[in-house]
Amino acid sequence: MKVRLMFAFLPLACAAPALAYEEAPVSNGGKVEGKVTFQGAVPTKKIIPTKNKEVCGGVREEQPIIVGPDKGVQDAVVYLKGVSKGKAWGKADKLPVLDQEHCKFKPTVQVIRPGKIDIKSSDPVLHNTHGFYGKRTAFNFALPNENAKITTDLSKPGEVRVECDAHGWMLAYIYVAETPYYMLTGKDGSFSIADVPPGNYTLVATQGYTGDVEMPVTVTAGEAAKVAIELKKK
Ligand SMILES: [Cu+2]
Repeated sequence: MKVRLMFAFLPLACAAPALAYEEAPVSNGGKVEGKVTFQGAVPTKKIIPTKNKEVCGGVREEQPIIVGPDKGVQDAVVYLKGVSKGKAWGKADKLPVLDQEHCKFKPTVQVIRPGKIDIKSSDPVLHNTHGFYGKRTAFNFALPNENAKITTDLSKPGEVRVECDAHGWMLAYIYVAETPYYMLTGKDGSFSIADVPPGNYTLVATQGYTGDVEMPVTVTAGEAAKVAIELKKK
């Protein structure tokens, strides 16, 4: 049995040499807090629904990054990379959900722990909901009916880009976290990650339009490490 298990896990280990995360009480933790900004021009994308207009709505404009008046980025994902041991994940009351309403994903960005998520449609039209880790399909579901729902498993950490094969403008991101040390930025771009064991880490900020920015951060017991991260167009 041991040998079979070893062979079964070998390809995974080669593809992603991530360590398993171990939960342990953190009594002397510190914080990492700061703000994510984007200084560049915010583009506008014109959405022109070509079918199901009675549900999907008319022509409109959307922005692929939400930037406030002081350049703070809302809904950027911030996380500490490769933490091997630390605070508990916490209780999960219910499964996370990616819904589709008026041919728009809801929410457009979310972070989940590795595991199950419900992919749902609230629309009475066919959505063909297609999730990708990079180029590889993570799931691909036809959801033809209002309130259709399929539970899927996203157990590999990383970015899952979600499209709809029926409505080309639909786009969402599900970030599967490695550890509980993550946060989505608030409206002003701010974030605060608590109970971090003292040590040196790599902090990553990411967003669908800009891609990743990494920076080193040192966490000291009982203190807050302040960081400012600027996202750039990829
Ligand atoms: Cu769709």
